[in-house]
Amino acid sequence: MEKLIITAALTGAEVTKEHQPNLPVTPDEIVKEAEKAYKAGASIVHVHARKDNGDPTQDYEKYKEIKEKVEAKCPVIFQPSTGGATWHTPEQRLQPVELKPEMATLSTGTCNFGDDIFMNSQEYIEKFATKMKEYGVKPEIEVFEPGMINNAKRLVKKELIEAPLHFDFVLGVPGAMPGEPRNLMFMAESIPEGSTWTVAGIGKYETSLAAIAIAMGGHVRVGFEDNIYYRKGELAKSNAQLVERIARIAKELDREVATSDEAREILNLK
Ligand code: KMH
Ligand code: ZN
Repeated sequence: MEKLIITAALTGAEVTKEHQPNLPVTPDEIVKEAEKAYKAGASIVHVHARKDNGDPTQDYEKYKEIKEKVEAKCPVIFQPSTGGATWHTPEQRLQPVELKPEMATLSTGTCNFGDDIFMNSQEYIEKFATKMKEYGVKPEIEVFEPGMINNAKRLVKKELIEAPLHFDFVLGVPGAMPGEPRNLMFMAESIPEGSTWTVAGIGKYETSLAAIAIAMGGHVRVGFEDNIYYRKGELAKSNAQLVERIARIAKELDREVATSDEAREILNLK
């Protein structure tokens, strides 16, 4: 099996310090958390920016500050969100792509997201993919439902994204596909041959789906965006603590953890 890519989803758009006191919110907190997660074995950091008051923002300048500071600290792959929060406009969401990061997320469909709707029309999916192609940004294709895989295939036909594709199966968002093992199997079987994939199990699904993915040859995303607990009723101390656990499970299952440069090779980053 190829080495394991661990992504740390550090902050997200939904969790607050009231939920998780250790949530990194300011650029300096995010950078510190990114470096710790990198040292624990993360080769990618998935980043959402926040305003000074903690509200999610897709502001170009905030992402620029975080990207530059992270890159000054460590060679981790910087992957900004283009999902933002459900209430951000598509134009707001696209701003971090202007920084020409190595990767960025690309959600390929609409779904319920808790009490909200995460809206991604075909028109905007294509706009996002076109911009990423123009700027040489590798999309991590975020799929919350099986139909989103078909939408990604549609983008390949339109030559807006190219193989080998890289997917993130986000399973367990309330209102979207639950994080049952059979759903992960189905998703992994449904993507084009030669694609790579990672899994982001939300909440209670995080660790069990990660262990299954490690055994299947997939990759893993953990972090406060997806899950704030170390175990039931016990908040995690840091994103790094969640990454460390994945690195330990991988070791037990004889799967080596990829460095950032190895992850770049696995993902065909230019
Ligand atoms: N916050 C969600 C509405 C992404 O980062 O690309 C969308 C999201 C996906 O988090
Ligand atoms: Zn995200």
